[in-house]
Amino acid sequence: MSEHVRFELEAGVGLVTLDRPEALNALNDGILAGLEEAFLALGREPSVRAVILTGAGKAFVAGADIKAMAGLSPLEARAFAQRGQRIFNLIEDHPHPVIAAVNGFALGGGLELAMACDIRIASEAAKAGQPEVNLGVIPGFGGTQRLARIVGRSRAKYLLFTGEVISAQRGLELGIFNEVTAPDLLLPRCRELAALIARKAPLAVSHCKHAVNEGTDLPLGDGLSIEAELFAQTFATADQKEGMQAFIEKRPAQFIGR
Ligand code: CO8
Repeated sequence: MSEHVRFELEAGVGLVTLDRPEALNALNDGILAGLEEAFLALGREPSVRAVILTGAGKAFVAGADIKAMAGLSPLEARAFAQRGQRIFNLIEDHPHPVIAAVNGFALGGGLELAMACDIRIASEAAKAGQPEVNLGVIPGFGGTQRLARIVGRSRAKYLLFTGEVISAQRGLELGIFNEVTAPDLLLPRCRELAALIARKAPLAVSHCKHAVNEGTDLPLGDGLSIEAELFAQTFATADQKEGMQAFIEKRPAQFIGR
């Protein structure tokens, strides 16, 4: 595990903390490797129901490491972008919901990382943006694609062309953030949300994620086919029987994840 990424697992909720505060958690090789390792490990752990990703110190992530990127050749830059994209895809495709607890700066690769998560809760102290044009480059870890899918093409182009750094409140208005909390309530709120999701039928939650991720980039008919298939699969689970029986018996359901 990278010295700059910590992770813990408690009551089915994984907490991954990027811990390179002296460089505002800028993404270098070590952090990327640690992120990959943490999410692979959590993906193998059967008790996981949800994951929270956050940053130590005053930043979530202030971007890819500019000092490490400065001397890259075009070939090396492509490889770096592809590596980051592969790791962010792993987070997006993680079987369980991933909540970004955006505690501070989420700039460049930092916003791209948050956008690879399923839900983004921001502290009032958070600032977000894609400032790559100030550096003579463009986003390389999915920013042009995921931002446009989240806020729409026109708003995404505005943020990409200007490099504007926006407040948490503006991010909420644009739909980048699901909620904004007081800084000291950020982790408690994310834990509360993760615990709420953890009480639901795990396979159903996973299938919802899968259906949205796979289906929304396809024509509606293809997305609906994916939904019908996953819906059918839930009827082969013990949790479907338990969930519906519990409703009929007017008692809380006890889900087992099968
Ligand atoms: N990379 C490397 N080091 C960084 C970064 C970064 N992205 N951000 C901050 N740091 C370092 C600073 O250099 C400084 O280190 P030192 O103390 O050694 O000088 C330390 O972190 C603290 O930062 P500041 O002193 O600047 O802190 P401030 O509070 O004054 O400012 C800011 C905070 C506004 C966030 C400022 O640090 C900043 O503007 N950072 C850069 C933000 C940025 O432009 N991010 C986008 C980077 S590009 C990118 O992410 C592209 C992703 C895809 C690339 C893939 C293709 C190859």
